[in-house]
Amino acid sequence: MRPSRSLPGNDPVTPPMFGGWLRHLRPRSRENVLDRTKALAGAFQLIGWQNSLRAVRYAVQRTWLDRRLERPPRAPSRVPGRLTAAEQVTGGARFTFAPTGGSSSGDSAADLTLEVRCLAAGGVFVGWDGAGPTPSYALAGFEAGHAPAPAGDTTLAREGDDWTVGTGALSVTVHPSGGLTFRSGGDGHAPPLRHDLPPRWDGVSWTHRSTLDSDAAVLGLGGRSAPLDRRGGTYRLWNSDPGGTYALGDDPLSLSIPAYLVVADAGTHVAFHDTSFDGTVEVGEQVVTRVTDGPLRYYVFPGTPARALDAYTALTGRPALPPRWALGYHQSRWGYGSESAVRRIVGQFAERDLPLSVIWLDIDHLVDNRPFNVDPRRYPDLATLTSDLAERGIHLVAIADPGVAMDRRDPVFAGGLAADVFCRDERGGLATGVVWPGTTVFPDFTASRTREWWSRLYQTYVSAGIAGFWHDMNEPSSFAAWGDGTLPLSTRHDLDGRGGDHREAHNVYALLLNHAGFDGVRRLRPDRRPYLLSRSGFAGLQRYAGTWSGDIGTAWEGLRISLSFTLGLGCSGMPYSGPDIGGFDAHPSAELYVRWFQLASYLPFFRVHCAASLPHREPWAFGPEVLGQVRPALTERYTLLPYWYTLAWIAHRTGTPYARPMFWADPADAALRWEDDQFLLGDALLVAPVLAEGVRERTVRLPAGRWYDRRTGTAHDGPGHVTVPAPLDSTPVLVRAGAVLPVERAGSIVLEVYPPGDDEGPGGVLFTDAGDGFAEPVEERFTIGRGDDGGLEVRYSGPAGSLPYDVDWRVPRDRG
Ligand code: NBV
Repeated sequence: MRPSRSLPGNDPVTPPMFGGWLRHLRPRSRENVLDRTKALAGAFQLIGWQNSLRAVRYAVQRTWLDRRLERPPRAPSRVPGRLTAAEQVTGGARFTFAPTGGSSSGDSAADLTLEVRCLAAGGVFVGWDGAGPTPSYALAGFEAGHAPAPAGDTTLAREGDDWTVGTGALSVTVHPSGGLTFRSGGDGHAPPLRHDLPPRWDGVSWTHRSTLDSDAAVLGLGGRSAPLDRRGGTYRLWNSDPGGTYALGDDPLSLSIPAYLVVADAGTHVAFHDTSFDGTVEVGEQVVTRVTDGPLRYYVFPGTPARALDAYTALTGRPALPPRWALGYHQSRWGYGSESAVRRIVGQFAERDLPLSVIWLDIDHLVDNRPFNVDPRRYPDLATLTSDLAERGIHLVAIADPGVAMDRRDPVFAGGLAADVFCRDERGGLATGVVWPGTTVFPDFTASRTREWWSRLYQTYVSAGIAGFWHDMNEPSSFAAWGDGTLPLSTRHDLDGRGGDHREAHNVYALLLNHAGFDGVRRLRPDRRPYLLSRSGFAGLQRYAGTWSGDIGTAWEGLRISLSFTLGLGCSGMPYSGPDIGGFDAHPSAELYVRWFQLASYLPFFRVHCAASLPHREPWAFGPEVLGQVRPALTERYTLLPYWYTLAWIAHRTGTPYARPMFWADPADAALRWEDDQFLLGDALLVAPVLAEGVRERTVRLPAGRWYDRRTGTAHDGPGHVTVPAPLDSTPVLVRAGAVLPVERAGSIVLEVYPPGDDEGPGGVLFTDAGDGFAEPVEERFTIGRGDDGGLEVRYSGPAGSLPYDVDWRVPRDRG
């Protein structure tokens, strides 16, 4: 049964009291005038009085432009009427519906068409009213404009008034009303997986409804400040800058992805509405998707969660493989301020014998926050800095926002103007906004010439040894005192020659920025993998970049959100993400810091970051006791690095996230479906973080089978609950019986082995390579079996003739 929520859902979308970038003026208590005044003062202080005035002027201008926006004359509402024709096409079938209540004869303009196409890579495409799969920026290889390959063996059969299109693996029954039933299995008789109601066009928007069983959980939709199960909320599809902080229920945030995973007794599937236009997804008794101005086209991928995400990422692109160092610990803050400060921090890590892989440079490393303009006074010799850090195995990542200062003395602006790459308004002038550098212009990444121009800007950084790039404020964000903090809807975009406006381009703006960045860095450094982190994006962002929580609010609630945020992204095809440890906008208590640090050490992106002007929060900043509490998490992260890296390869090949919701262990076990405060890391580990203040032990729900406490070796048998200790210096982690866990100790790989219980367990797998570059990895697999003497032994399959690693039986073999 569906439990009562542990995190409340968000309200239906309502316009925020303070919109745009200044949303963060919203005080926590809306009644308190003092709070509001303080927040207002804080906002002015943060962006400066000049930018505050510009933000007011910009809001006036944008409101005026959006009001004048021309919309095509309101087309009449449409719903499918009687089904009048069905014909087979490659990979599927096309259906024609008469206008409602009428006949089709002589009235073809009002006919509604439906196309159903089964895909070779699995799943099915559904397009209404002439919508085909292309053009779409979400599709991998969109430049070539190819539609996804159709399945070869599709059939179309009629039974009564119903038509069924299918392959051996799945079928879609089209009912005479325009409703659709999806089934796994090709003959149209398997139990239904999903029912879609006839869609409706109201002249501006499509409304599409899909029924949900009462036992279904719905996950995904991108980066959301919402419970893991999205039921009970309405989520807007419009990338929006959170403006410095956000709390539970604030929606939308920077990264909307119109893809969701449904897990129900009837089976699981991923659904993906491929539209970049504004819309909402309301998840209640039904999933109601509304798309304004855009086409109605979507995909359904049935199968286990892993199989459905495999098919989804075959379509939208496999997640980029991060270099191995990117799975280590990252230290960041807005405002390290200078090369000497960075050196000092690095020295402090070394003095305390703390591992560190990456330091991040925020906008304070730039002249007046201007992208690609490194401040020579504070960073006089970036190349020497990066090479000194490289000797210690530390990498530098630099930020690049898309807002370019509108100033002819700025080389980026001058070059971009000459190459004609900036977005224009509806009259042909430059479209301007307000970001950190002041009045800014925005490259139009929907033009291939802009992407080409932008891709070359990374050159100076790459030659100075900068290892990765951080794309922020790319919703795109503009400071607006009220209303929508982005470009006016009438802003013109190239859309690769098709032409259009911001209504279509907004949600793919960041996706295409990252496309440019990825191609540029790849070309400039062909032997290494680009490492990009982007705040905003769209379906397909995983091809180029990872993401993070953005400005998550410092609170215990924020800690909980950061888990559902990361797991939800993994179910939307974005496996690499993590939170700002401690929250972005305020200084956490020592205990909150410790617990956040511990959680993030088990999430793919492991970084401490915070706003400028806040106190430092390096691992020692809270004193020796706290350092002693976070050190084990840091050590464990590096011990598990071979396992993490293997998970990265698996995500890259199949789209399966590193961190997985509990139902991954058994999607049919409804008891696991709503477990949102513990998760699985790969096949071997169950992580049960502490997410509340004062907690020193916690209960863990165990899926079926035996589980060992990783610290103590105590065996627990599931299914059921156990209570485990959770002192301040540790995170409860359980290991599945029968797991072979590759870890790193003193520079060597060792296999930790956990004897099997009643079933043989997952064994283990290890992918190794140089840690960067594009060579294929060495793949090694391990299973546990009984030797001739009846004792347990580890069996090996891989290129070495016999097991090349030391084995550490973590639990005495006789207890298996
Ligand atoms: O570049 C400054 C910050 C950055 O530190 C943060 O991580 C981003 O999410 N950035 C937002 C812009 C300012 C936010 C108030």
